[in-house]
Amino acid sequence: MFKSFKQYLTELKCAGTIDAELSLLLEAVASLSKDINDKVRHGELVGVLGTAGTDNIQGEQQKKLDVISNEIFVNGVQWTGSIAGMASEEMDHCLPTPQQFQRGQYLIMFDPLDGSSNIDINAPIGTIFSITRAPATVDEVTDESFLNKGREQVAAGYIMYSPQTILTLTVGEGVDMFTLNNNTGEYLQTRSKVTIAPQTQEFAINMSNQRHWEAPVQRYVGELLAGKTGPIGKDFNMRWVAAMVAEVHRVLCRGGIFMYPKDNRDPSKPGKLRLMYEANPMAFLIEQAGGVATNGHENILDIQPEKLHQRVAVFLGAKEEVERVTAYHKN
Ligand code: AFP
Repeated sequence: MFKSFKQYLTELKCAGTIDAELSLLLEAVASLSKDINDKVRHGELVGVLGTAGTDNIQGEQQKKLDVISNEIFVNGVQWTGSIAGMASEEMDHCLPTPQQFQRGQYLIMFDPLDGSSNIDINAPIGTIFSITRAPATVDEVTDESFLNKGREQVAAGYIMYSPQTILTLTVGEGVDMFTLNNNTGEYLQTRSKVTIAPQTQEFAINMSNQRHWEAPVQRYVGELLAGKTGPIGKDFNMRWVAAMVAEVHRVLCRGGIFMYPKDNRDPSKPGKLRLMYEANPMAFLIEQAGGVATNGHENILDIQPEKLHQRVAVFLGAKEEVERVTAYHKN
């Protein structure tokens, strides 16, 4: 018999692990994800594929589903009375909770649809979210209110839209997974306290950028490719799904190291992935599962954010491998 997400949250609330506001907010995220899931699974049939004809603050072309998912997420949490505001990859600035709704003690940041380049080819995509406490002092939140270190997160997770729709969550007491029952519309717990082995033989990186990498990454990936005959002394397999949610889910389910390093294509960008609503929530999950997540120099969760949409290099997953490539950056 599988435990429902509602029962899971109620037990956390009764145990005092989460409060009523956070429980309601997490229930709202699970509920809105079903709307996004519905759009994703019907694609062309409901006219949500293709581009929206607009760009986001990152200067990236927005897909229709990016914009639709963002609207679903905003409308799905703004009324909860649990948040003082929200921030999204798809919105230039934060959105304080509209006046007509009760303000709450939390902030939520999200990438409503991660892996947009996969939408039109029916490949895995997902929604990523990160929750921190709002500053008690300010009347109305600003972008600066969100600039908390990843270590400050009270909850983080993702919903992955793939053969199954799976919600993965941590509230700081390990990582649990819930599979959506498409017949009943309920998320049911299917994995409990997921852990990542410290060793692996599987890595994920976009090899097409190799000529742009810094020396430590060139050295490390060269050793992975050298396999048994190289210094690491074992053969490796490679995966690249082009959706961080899918890469992290694979690492949580069967181990591995995922990397999106800084590269020299655009020196102003210290990487492609965004700190606040991609790297931080994923790093929280990875650490809670016994893995490691760094930017090559320090733990991602210890980075002091300076801008809402700032980017960061990411090396996450199996402890032994992430520590190895991080050590190469230090030497
Ligand atoms: P999009 O949302 O623009 O597709 O980017 C997805 C992503 O931010 C992350 O989810 C992937 O791991 C990474 O970019 C893929 O980047 P490449 O397209 O350069 O391989």
